[in-house]
Amino acid sequence: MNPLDDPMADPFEIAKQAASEIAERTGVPKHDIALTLGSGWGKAADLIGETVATIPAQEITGFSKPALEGHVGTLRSVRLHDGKHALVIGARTHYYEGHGVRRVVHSVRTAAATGATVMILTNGAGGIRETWTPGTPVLISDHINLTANSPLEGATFVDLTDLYSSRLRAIAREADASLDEGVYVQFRGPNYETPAEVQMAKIIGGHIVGMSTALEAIAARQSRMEVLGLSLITNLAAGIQKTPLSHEEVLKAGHDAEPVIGALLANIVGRI
Ligand code: 8IG
Repeated sequence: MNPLDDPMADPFEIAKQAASEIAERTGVPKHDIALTLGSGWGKAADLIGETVATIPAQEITGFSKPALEGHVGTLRSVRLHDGKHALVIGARTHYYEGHGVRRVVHSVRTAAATGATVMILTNGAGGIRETWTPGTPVLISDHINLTANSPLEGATFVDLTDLYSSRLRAIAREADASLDEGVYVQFRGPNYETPAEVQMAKIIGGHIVGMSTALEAIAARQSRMEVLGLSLITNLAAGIQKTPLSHEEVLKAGHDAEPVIGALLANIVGRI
């Protein structure tokens, strides 16, 4: 049983426990920055620095086995070129897996407990703007959370103004001035949206549709981390793209874009 599933347990204590296991297993007492690598972003881990240790995530308290093919279930400690340490999270638990929000944000809380003050959240997502062809990276400027859930428990009021740090977005644009930005709309999934739902997302101010990042960003802010969000557009959202969406196509677009966006992310990390 996962200790996070005990409603009486304190998720922050479990994250602390996970962080101390990571410190022990990697020999790195403190990490400075953390990255969650979504579909298409995996290559970045090799480009940002030297991997010091790789741990199968399920061996760390609170983490579960990856649910999906194409998702890598590892935690890596990487020494950056400037001597700082990054925790690279290749093991994401999605809300649609149905294990509850605590498990979804455990990696983020663990990252904070390892000492990280910057959280870079990346994902593969659908694009609403027709100019975003598959393979286009987009900065997340804000989000709309349509999961009807939150990782915060009880009367915990957290300010989300500037959730996606304008300082970090400016740094990302120094790395690539052509980066567009947009509002990320998180749906529950795992089904892709109907065309009508995509139109709704557009009308309410969204530009990107996905299934992961908003809940994680909220938890990161609760833990006082600075958040940078990046989406790789792997497909145009349903109805914007005229042909049906296929998971294989989405994985292929991610795979094809990997070298370019990996280099971009490494460039951004080098400037933080
Ligand atoms: I990759 O079109 C990817 N993830 N909700 N919609 C949603 N999530 C996605 C999509 C998409 N593409």
